[in-house]
Amino acid sequence: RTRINGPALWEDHLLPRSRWSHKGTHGHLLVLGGSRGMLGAAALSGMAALRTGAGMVTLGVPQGQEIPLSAKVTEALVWGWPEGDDRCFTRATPPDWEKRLSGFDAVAVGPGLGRFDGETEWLEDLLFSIPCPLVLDADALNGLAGNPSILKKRGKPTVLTPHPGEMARLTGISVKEVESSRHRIALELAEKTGAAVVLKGTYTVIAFPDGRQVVNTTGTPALAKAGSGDVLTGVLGALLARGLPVESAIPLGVHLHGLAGRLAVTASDHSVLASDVIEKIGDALH
Ligand code: NPW
Ligand code: AMP
Ligand code: MG
Repeated sequence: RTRINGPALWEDHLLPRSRWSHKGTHGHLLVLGGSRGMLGAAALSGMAALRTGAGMVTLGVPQGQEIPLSAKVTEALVWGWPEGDDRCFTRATPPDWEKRLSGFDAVAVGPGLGRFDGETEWLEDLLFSIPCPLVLDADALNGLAGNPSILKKRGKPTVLTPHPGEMARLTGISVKEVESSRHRIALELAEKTGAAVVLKGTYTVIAFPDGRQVVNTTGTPALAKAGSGDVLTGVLGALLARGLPVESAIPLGVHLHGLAGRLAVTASDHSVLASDVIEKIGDALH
């Protein structure tokens, strides 16, 4: 087990933007989520990704959510997905989805995705249609809880970002058991799925399928608030879209997220919002 060496990762990967670059150079992230009542989760992920340097972000939300989302997040593109129950996802996919998916450099699925009939089959279709690195968070993890080992067949970089409650659902054990053996549980899931596993918490544990583990120490209890995990998903998705390898992107992203959380504590750690953390990503990258 090692601790994240943030500054070393920085030097290797966070190079200044080239004078000759354009938005297409810096990666295009797709975030799928933002169902009724949880549109904010998709917005937070998208804004965090743009602050982390992604050149473009598209937010894929149920059709009924397109207009309120566009009003809220000016800088992101919005892609309406078939709507089931009022402003929620359904088993269906858009007619041109497989072709459009090939245009993204990374995809994140889950923030505010919600649960719906046929969700597991919908997710399984996506897993094998997405040709680039994929982050699975929140409800996407819940949708895979019955059969996480299917991920092993994906053959492309995959990242899972469970909090202890989601890890308990994924593995079929209690939150107490997860918390008492965090390193072992994270590593077992990484080996079982072939994915990088980010078990979130005060000291987030990152486990890779080859057995390596990294522990993050930059967090703060200011992050113990709704929306923090959605921000992390955007940060990780952006670094992957920018082309960083998973082994670097994930420790660096977790480190930056914790640092941005700390920098957001200007007065009381009680009062920090997830959007304040997004505002500090630039300072964390500096
Ligand atoms: P408890 O409460 O401690 O007994 P869920 P969620 C347990 C979206 N969001 N950290 C906990 O047990 C997300 O993206 C939208 C956290 C409880 O039983 C998802 O799509 C927002 N939980 C969706 O909401 C902002 C822990 O896990 C359960 C834990 C649901 O996500 C908020 C909670 O997990 C949110 O991000 C720990 N250390 N230990 C928006 N603004 O749109 C135990 N638990 O049920 O998956 O709920 O994380 O809120
Ligand atoms: P989520 O539960 O999905 O919103 O994710 C919460 C995020 O905030 C994760 O990145 C956690 O590691 C982080 N977090 C929550 N509470 C703490 C804490 N007490 N100390 C450090 N990080 C925290
Ligand atoms: Mg979450």
